Amino acid sequence: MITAAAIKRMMARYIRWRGLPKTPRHSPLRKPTPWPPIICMACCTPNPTEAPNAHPLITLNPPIQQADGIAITWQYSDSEGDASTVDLYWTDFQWTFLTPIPDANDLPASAGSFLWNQDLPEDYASRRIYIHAVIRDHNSYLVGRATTDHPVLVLADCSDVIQYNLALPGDFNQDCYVNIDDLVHWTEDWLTNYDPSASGSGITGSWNFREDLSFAANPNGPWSYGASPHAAPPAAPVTTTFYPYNSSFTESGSGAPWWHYDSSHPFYSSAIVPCLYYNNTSGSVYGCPAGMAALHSGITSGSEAIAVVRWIAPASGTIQISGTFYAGNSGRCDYYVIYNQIMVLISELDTYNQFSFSLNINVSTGDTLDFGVGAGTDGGSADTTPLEVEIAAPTCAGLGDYLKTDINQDCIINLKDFWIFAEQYLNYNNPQDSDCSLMGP
Ligand SMILES: [Ca+2]
Ligand SMILES: [Ca+2]
Ligand SMILES: [Ca+2]
Ligand SMILES: [Ca+2]
Repeated sequence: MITAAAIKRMMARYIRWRGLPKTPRHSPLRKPTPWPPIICMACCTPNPTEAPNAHPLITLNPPIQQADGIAITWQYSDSEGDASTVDLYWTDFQWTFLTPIPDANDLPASAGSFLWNQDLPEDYASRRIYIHAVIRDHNSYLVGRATTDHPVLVLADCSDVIQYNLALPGDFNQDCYVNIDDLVHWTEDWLTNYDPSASGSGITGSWNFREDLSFAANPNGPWSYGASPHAAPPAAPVTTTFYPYNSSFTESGSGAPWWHYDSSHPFYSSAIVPCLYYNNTSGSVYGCPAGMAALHSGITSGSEAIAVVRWIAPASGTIQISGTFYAGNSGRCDYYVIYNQIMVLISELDTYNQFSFSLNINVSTGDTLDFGVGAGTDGGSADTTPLEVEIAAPTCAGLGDYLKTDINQDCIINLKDFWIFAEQYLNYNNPQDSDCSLMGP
C-alpha cells in the first residue's frame, strides 16, 4: 500500500531531480507554485519556417491478367519529388483482406508496374480480386493509398481491350495492332489544326465576374447586375424581365459595397434584397467570406425575385463557362445558368450545397448568359450565395475531346505525334494473339 509518507518522499525526489524549489508554503499572500506541467520539448514544437512534407499520391490502373501473371500498373506523384516506394496487396473484400503480394514491397514507385506471377490464388481468374497499393516517401509521416476500381480483368479479345480503354496510343482504328492501317489513318489527319485559337473565333480574352465587379456602373462592360421576377415553376425560370439595380451604396452594418434598388423601384425592399455585394472586409458578411462577391435572392410584393448577374456576348464564337455557386448562408436556394433568358443550361434547385459547373457553348454577339440565385422552398431569408464565374474562349486543354491521331493532345496533328506513333509501330495488345503481351511490345 502506498502511504502518504511514501508519496511525500517521491515528490521530494522529483523536485530534487527537476532542480525546482521545494514545495512553497501556501498563504493568502503567496500564490502557490503549481506543479510543473509535463512539457513535451523539442519533439512537439513546430518549426513555422519548415513546410510539412506531403505524402505521395498513387492511382492504380485496372490489373490485367496475362499469360505469365497479373500486370499491375500505376501513376504517382509527390509534391516534393521525393523518391517513393510502393507496397502491393490483394483483397477480395470477402475472405481475404490486404494480403501482401509476394516480392511486391518497397518497389520503386518510378517503375510504374509490377508483374505478379508468384503464389497467385488458385481461382484468381474467376475470383474478383482487387489490388491495393500503399506508397510512402520516407519523409512524410503519412502514406498514400489506392485500391483498383476494377477486379483483375480477364481480357478475352480485342473488344475487351477497347471496352476498358486499353487501346495502344497509335492504334487509331482500334484493332489492337499498330500497323500500316493506322499510319494511313494518321496521314489523313496530317496537319489538322483544331486548336480554338486557330479557328478565327471572334471571342478573345476572358471575363471574371468577381474581378470585373464594379459598383460605379451598371451595366459594367459586358456585365450587368439586377433581378428578375421568378416564373413558376422554379424548374423553368425565365429572365426576359430583368431589372438592373439602380442604387449602389455602402451597407451601414458591414461597410461592404452593395447593389440594390432605390426606394422608387417596384423591387425596392427595406431588407435590401434581392442584391449583389462584395465582401471587402476581413470577416464574413451574412455568410459571404472575405474577398468574395455574393448574390441574394429576394421576395418582393409577395413573389420571389431571382438575383441575376448577366453577361452579354461582345462577339460571336465558342466560349467556355465555369464557376461555382457556394453554400454561403443557411437558406435553401435555386441556382441557374440561363442562355438567352429562356434556355436553362444548368439548374440546381432547392439546395444549400456548393455547386460547380463547366460547359462550352457557341454564342452570337448580343446573346445573354444569366447566372441566377432563386429563393428555394424556404423563402428569401439567409440566401447569400457567393458566386465565381469565369468566361473565356476555350483552350485546347479546355476542350477535353481530342482526335485519336493527336497523340500528344496539343490540338494539331504533326511530327510530334508521328514520333510517338513510330515508337508504337508494330506493337499490339490483342489478347487472342499468342505472342501478345499487354504490358508492351
Ligand atoms: Ca513528399
Ligand atoms: Ca490498329
Ligand atoms: Ca431560401
Ligand atoms: Ca498533336
